[in-house]
Amino acid sequence: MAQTYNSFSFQCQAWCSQTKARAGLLHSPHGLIETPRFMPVGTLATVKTLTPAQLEAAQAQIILANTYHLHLQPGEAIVQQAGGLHHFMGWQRPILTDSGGFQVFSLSKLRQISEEGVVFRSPRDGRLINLTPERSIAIQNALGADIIMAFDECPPYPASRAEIEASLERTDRWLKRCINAHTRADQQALFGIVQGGVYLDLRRQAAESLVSLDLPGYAIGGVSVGEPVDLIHDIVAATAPYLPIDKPRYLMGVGTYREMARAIASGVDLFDCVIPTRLGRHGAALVQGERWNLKNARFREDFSALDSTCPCYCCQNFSRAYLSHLVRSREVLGFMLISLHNVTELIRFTQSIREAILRDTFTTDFARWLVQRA
Ligand code: PRF
Ligand code: ZN
Repeated sequence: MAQTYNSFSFQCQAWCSQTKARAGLLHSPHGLIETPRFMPVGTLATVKTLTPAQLEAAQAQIILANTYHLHLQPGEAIVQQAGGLHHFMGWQRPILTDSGGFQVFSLSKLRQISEEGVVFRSPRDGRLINLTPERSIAIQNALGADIIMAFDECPPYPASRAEIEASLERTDRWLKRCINAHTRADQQALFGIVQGGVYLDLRRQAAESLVSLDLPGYAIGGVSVGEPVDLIHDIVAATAPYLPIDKPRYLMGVGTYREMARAIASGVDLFDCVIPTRLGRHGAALVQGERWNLKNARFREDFSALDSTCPCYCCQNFSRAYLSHLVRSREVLGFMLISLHNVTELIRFTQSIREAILRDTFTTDFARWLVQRA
């Protein structure tokens, strides 16, 4: 049965008869999340260029924010004074914060990893910052998201088996420190993160060790870090079966059509990725499974909607020609409208997979996405 962490619970509603895909309901203190679902990324307490009202219209039910970035700017004390992240940013639906470990590893050059944690130089003002499992959880407790993430080490690709083994042991010790430091377990669900690089037996061991701690949810981390894309699916397929079926599963940093569809077939429920907003800020749109650069000459005199099947404000009101003009003129509105469309598109993609799972037509409706790239 679904386990409740006060206002946090997860129920599976339907199972695909041909794959491990499931449709679920995740209840959190700030509301319901229907899964499978794409989560837009709002690193600095803003999904770049989009207002909370636009995110609601895009059917976003949960967004991400980042411990690393918010600690550097404006600092968790200010967010706490505002009454927490939801009040600070004017978004009253669920929020998930990432722990900061991954961002330190990928974004800051001068960093030193030890058993204690990570020391790095602030890219803003050069001061030394010490991020430990305890500090990450204290910051996340102060920010007040509905779901918070364990402070983990995400090793680079490639890494040797010995390196991954040592890193996994440290991540496991860090997780226990996270659990001990977490003071708001009644209001914030702490998810563990499965690491293990490309070593499938280590992935299994890591998953089993996490599961023994009976956490409210589990993430698969350390993928989409430069490995060949098919390895993502081998890793997900080898990890998900060792995670409990009655807890939500989150594949971190993955948000392309095919990778989401295939991970859903392995039993993943949640995704996040900067792709839709990053592409939007470069004038590139996600349209029915393709990426279109609106600067392309073919759009200059194309007066049709970006995607005539899309309910978003961009597609309902503007033409490809107008978007092309805005992007060529570097007008902010163009980047905003395309970001809005892209976020709507990926949420709609996962929502339509969800509906197909509920009807049990997932493998036929999404057959195109369930095979390897040609
Ligand atoms: N760990 C954390 N955040 C992440 C990742 C991870 O491994 C990834 C991996 N793609 C994205 N975001 N904490
Ligand atoms: Zn649209």
